[in-house]
Amino acid sequence: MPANLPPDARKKWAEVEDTKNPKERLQRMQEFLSLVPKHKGTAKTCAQVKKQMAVLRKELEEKKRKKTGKSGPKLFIEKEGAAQIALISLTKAGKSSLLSAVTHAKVEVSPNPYTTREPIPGIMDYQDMQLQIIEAPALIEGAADGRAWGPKTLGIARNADGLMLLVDLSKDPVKQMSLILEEMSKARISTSKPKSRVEVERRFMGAGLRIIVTGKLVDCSFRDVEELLKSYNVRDGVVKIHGEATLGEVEDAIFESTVYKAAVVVANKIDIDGAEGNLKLLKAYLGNRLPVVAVSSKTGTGLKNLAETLVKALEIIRVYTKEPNEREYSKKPFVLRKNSTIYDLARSIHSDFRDNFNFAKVWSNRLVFSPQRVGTNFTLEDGDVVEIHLK
Ligand SMILES: Nc1nc2c(ncn2[C@@H]2O[C@H](COP(=O)(O)OP(=O)(O)OP(=O)(O)O)[C@@H](O)[C@H]2O)c(=O)[nH]1
Ligand SMILES: [Mg+2]
Repeated sequence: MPANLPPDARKKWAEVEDTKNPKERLQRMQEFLSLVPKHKGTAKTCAQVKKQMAVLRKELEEKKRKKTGKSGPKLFIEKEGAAQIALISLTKAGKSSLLSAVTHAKVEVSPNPYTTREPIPGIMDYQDMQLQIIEAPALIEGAADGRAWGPKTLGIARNADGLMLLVDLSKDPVKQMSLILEEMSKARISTSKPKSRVEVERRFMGAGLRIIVTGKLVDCSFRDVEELLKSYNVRDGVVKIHGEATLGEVEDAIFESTVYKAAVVVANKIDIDGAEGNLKLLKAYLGNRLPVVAVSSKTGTGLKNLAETLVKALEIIRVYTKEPNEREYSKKPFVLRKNSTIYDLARSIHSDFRDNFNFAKVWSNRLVFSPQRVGTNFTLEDGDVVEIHLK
């Protein structure tokens, strides 16, 4: 067992899972921490739980503030389109300029620092998809330690599906880039692709537990995963394991630790003298860690490549649905993550679909014959056409 938690600590965590009430959760998490022996093996788990506690405290504070009538700022923006992308940079790098160049959003561009104080959404079209771009208030040093609106900006990044990390090529690009990556990493937002991805999605009581392994379990069996989840009282939900995962990584996912976000570095102001040199420095610093797109929000240079690079980094696929007995399939695709299954598709269409699912037919060039009749575990690919049949 990775964290080596004693049985009473596990039992306490099960009690945490048992309640949705933030006050009670907070109390039980505190008790949980007191039951966890402090050593290197448990440090990560403790840090993760403390982080969750901080979020709960903030939530409670916010509620209190609402009750007293003082309205707080909006923390998140409702997702729209195929993916939500957070636009992150230090101040004056050109977030608002980029947003207004690629979407219809109304923004204020200014040579003064910290002009944008609230998250601003816009929609960028790409082929038959729409990407929602959100300008976050400028990232500042110390954001992850709670400085000023730092937590808000990092919260937007954590909640998004992907990131555009914007760097101003008229200034030292490496300094900006390392500061951004440092704050991200402190906030447990990783931009380097992990070997595995474990998603734990909790559902209402009585829904049952479903474990889907599309990858490989490295040091444990399916049974072990099931036992682990049950020992933490995760009894209702869907747990998906992609790539090569260890039992420790599954455990981490229960504590909602580090999140991975696909990211693209946008090197802005390429029109300025000396920008090319800075671009080279930036690329040398990053190596092949992240894709870099050089643009000018002012002249429009490079903006065409942006959406394509983003979509590639996001690893999303488009699936087109068809009504039984109809010839034409939908013009508007469902956008899913790479390696999604028929089950995921059915779920994103409607919860009823999932419960009444009978079988599906799939049309695709990669199949030896189309349509092929498939079940819920069939893995979809970009461009697949699917017809779902209900019971
Ligand atoms: N030359 C050049 N100037 C740019 C470019 N993009 C933005 N700027 C200028 O950079 C300054 C800051 O731009 P904004 O878009 O307001 O920057 P921001 O990141 O939104 O800034 P805050 O919201 O205040 O943190 C403005 O004076 C813009 O005109 C670009 O591609 N080239
Ligand atoms: Mg701005």
